[in-house]
Amino acid sequence: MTRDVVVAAAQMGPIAKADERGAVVDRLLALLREAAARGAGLVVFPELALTTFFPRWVIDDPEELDHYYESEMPGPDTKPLFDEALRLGIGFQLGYAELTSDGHRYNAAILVERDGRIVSTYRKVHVPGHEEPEDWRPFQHLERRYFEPGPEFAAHRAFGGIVASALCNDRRWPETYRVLGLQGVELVMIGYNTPIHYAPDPGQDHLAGFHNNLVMASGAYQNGTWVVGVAKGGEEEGVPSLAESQIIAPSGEVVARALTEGDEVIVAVCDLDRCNDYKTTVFDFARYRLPDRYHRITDQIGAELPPP
Ligand code: CDV
Repeated sequence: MTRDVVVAAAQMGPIAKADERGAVVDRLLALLREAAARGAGLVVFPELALTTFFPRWVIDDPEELDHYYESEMPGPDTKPLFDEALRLGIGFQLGYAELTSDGHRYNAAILVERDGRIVSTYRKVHVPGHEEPEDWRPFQHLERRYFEPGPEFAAHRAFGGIVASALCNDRRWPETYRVLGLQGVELVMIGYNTPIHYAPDPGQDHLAGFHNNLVMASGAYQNGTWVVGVAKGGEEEGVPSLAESQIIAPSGEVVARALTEGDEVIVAVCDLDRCNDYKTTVFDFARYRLPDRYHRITDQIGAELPPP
């Protein structure tokens, strides 16, 4: 038996600071149409797919800052994307900056079913970077100034299986996949913006691609789930960012991978039943997990070293 979902990763190249929302949505529409033409039932767009990655700047003017956020979804600029997806019968995940009606700001991703139903709005849990400007950096990473952490990792029944969203830095944390794995997740969709230069330790720069695959492939394998990682890559406002979007099977193998750093659609047939190869054997959680041995995972945050 198979439970096939044809999934497209719609990688994007850079979005300039000056680019209008309408022009960006036109690019999303082109990617959406290509994904649909290639048989996809679900297309995953990157993190913050409507704007440039604005946390690289200190923005003190509230009006200028608010310009980067969506206060409704769909809003006037994004409605054409929702309409076209419904017409084509294709679902999608879209990353964007969310400003809620009660003033909260999240790095968010909305997931929309093929019939136009909103499945979920995920709010990024692991918010990286810093709160205050750090002048020694060649560019800022002020996500912690502009976003608060979201409340949870939740899996949902949609697209004929159990699916979930995560965003960028979440993919580096085993907790992300395990909390979703404990909800039986079969497909984790992750948009990202990853500058290749990591200012706190530039020695990691040449490993950006290796680490990207390492964390998503291990998350897939250790939880018996498909993982789709989708970049906004290329050089955006002078900052080279990792592309290398990929679709990873529950075995940890990459089944599709982007070849460029620009707008590009990759597609894979994801049989959700393949998840059971791992979920019912080596990673049969109900049989083999020993959570009473793992209490430190939720009882403490930082490391507590053994006594000297
Ligand atoms: N957008 C991100 O979350 N970026 C982080 C960087 C700052 C390390 C990432 O994990 O790719």
